[in-house]
Amino acid sequence: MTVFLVIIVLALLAVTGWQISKIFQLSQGSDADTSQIANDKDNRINGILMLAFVIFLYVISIFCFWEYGRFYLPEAASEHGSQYDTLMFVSIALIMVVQVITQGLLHFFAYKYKGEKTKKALFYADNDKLEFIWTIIPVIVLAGLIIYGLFTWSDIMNVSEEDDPMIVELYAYQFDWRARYAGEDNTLGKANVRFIEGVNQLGVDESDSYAMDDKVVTELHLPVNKPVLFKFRSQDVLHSAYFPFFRAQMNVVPGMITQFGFTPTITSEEMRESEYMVDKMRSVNEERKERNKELMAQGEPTLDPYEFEYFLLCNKICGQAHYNMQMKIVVESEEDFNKWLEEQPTFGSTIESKKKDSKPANENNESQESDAVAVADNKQN
Ligand SMILES: [Cu+2]
Repeated sequence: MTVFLVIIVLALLAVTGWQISKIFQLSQGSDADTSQIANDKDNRINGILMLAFVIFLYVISIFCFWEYGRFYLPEAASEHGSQYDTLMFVSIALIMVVQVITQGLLHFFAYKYKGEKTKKALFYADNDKLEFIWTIIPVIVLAGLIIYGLFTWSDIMNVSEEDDPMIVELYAYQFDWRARYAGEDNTLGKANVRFIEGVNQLGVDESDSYAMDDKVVTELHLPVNKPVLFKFRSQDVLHSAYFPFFRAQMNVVPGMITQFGFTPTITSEEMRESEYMVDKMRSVNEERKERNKELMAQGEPTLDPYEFEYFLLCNKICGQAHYNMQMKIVVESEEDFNKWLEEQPTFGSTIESKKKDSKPANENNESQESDAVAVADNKQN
């Protein structure tokens, strides 16, 4: 209520001030310039403001490049990444050059040809030659950019079967990721949301023979310099698989399978040792050290030192814990990768051990059953 009253009082004060200024204006007499048409002084002020605005724009742009340039991503860690970065650089450089020249001229002319009582505007109807030139140049440049972009796009998006890519499924759900390796046969078993039950979190079809050697994991490991083809599935809503260091992103859509393939070229270890990452880790750790001093003073647990790892993020706002939806990616040598993969249990063995665990419970109806599968079975009985 008090706030409401304060607002009313302030509004009334503003109205009073405005009325007083009007009375003051009227009392000035007839020699003051009350005309609504701009005079030379108005035009000069506006001309200078136009010039000042474009200078401000340039200064702030240069400052931002200087100050925030360090937030650029490091060198791309995938084979197609450099193509992608070049396309981005060419487009932005072209836009920047045109923008700097045209905006500069626009504001400079607004200042130079500002209205003056003694000046008279030249009547100039049209000029076919000029119009032709300023139409044809953007047409050629834009067409070139678009064709260049289309070629890059199809280069990146078309995964050739001849490369024999490793098939990996990425499964998104609110709010985490799972990866499924296709196993020895490099073929993923069929899956459907109806089969989701107990340990079968991804709804893999148990009756499909291709599914038995699949491996479901919580951390994505990739062998360096080997093409990978990702198949994306979503359990619930729209997600987006975003790999910033590999310059890759693909929507993950419920009810359909989308795909994206790339070849990682820099291992996690090599990236960690790069100049860019050493610098970044140092500056993050310095900040964490400062923060830890505060945390320690407050008696709260301190932060661990930061060590770089590749990660997969969700890039669609998919719910309240969306920000937390990420998965660690490890790029390593082929031997290390094979060793790691061998240690992971197959889908077949997971299901088998689960069945063994729940068998005694099924036979003995008196025992408590927490498993959803077993509960469903009992209801049917
Ligand atoms: Cu998501």
